[in-house]
Amino acid sequence: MKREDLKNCTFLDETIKSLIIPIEKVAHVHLNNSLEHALLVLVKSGYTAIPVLDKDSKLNGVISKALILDSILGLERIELDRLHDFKVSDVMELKIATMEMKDTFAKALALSINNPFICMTDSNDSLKGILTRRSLLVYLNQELFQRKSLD
Ligand code: 4BW
Repeated sequence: MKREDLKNCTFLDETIKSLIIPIEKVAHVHLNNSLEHALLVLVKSGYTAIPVLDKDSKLNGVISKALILDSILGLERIELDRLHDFKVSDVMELKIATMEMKDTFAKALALSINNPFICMTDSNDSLKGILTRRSLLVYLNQELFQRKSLD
């Protein structure tokens, strides 16, 4: 694609509101949940990593199967008993990719290079939903396909 073609990609400047999976459909856990509970939610939902919220629905981190397994890894075996010893807040990842509803598709695309999902928050840090790499790619594919068929 040439540089002048990129200028015509107006969708890059559009907001990403319509692509968001709303909070009601996002699997998540709370800060004080045990690691056992978090592992159950992760396994049952089938996701690798999910957001962590506090009691006011504010985004605090992300918990993953890998982080949980790492935290219960002993020298020679996986120590399952330790699932009760830790809370989600003890092992969650604090570095999270976040955006607000008003942000553009171009920003989301750039963030999705290193993040399978982006957390959509409001000005109070409350989680409103997530934007997945899949939904961005589906949208990008549609836009590019439409452009090609119009040429
Ligand atoms: O249960 C699933 N249903 C469907 N339709 N697809 C799934 C499912 N589980 C995984 N997938 C597919 C998706 O294409 O595998 C990709 C990687 O999943 P992940 O990361 O490693 O669990 C999925 O890609 P994606 O839709 O772009 O999602 C990227 C990441 O966003 C997921 C997961 O960490 C998170 N995620 C997606 N939907 C979520 C969610 N977290 C909580 N709740 C949701 N509803």
